[in-house]
Amino acid sequence: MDVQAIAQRSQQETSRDDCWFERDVVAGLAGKVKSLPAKYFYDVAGSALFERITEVPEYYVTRSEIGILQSYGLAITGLLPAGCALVEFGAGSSRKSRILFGTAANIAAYVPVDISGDFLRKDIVHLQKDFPHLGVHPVICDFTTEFDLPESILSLPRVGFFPGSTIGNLEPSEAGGLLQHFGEVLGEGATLLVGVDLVKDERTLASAYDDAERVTARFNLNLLKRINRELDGNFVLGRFRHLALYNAELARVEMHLVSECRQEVRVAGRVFQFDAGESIHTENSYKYTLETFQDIAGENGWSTIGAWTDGLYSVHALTRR
Ligand code: AVI
Repeated sequence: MDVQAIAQRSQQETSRDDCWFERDVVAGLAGKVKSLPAKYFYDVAGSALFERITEVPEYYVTRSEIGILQSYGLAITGLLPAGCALVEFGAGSSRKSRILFGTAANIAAYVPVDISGDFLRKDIVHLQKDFPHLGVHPVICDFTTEFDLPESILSLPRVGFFPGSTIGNLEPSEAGGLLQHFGEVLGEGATLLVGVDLVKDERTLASAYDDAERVTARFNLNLLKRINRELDGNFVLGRFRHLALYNAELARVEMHLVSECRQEVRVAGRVFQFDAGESIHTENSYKYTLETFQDIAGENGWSTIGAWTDGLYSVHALTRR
């Protein structure tokens, strides 16, 4: 697929997403317990804020994962079949795949799968310059839906890559379903590398999602800005505060936007009432132990062949049974 085709596809995706955004926001605010889907954090401003989150001292997740990929890169890539194709689900900037390409010469092709054609377009040019031996075959789609891998890599052994602990933003049952879906996309004999954040003490977890610079607070509140802009909303941002808490029973960090007062908000022509202290639940970030994650993988068709951790975070290598 050429660069122009990527641009056209991403425009089509954008207008389809707009309809879903309105439907999901209205349904989420009309519910008895108000909630908004976390996937809508990532407009241009939200994606930039997320990049900044990955650099704040409290948010160890990205640094830990990069550290593990660098420290154990040889052991990890040593498990991959020669001449394999690396299929990255939700590729974004391909920053972490690059660590694998730099460590091992056994990756022959790269298939970044991302809904944002813009990201892919920018990245491909640089990747091909930095790794001239690598065949790059982007796929623009929502990786959670059914899609076909490019024909050109079908003869190669396949390795899926799902870094960033994005799996933690799903309910555990959905995470299991996604692992099954990856197995179907990749096919028999595939390998899968997954980054998974670990259960740890409450203080470390709560502060990772409520940094002193308040970047995460702005990331959370940006969702209301987006609703104001795209759905003709009238949220007053100063009347909501960011709240992050660790729910130990469910092993998840929750993010909320809490109404500071009794108020009414209009969105897409509808009016929503808020009590003082009432929250909009905006995100769950589930944390696993090595065992609880491996159990979910095992129940969904994958056997563990390796796991690496720095005590905070983990990277798992799985093989499809
Ligand atoms: C993208 N995802 C794995 C992040 C997380 O840690 O759950 C999103 C995030 N939310 C607040 N900070 C980071």
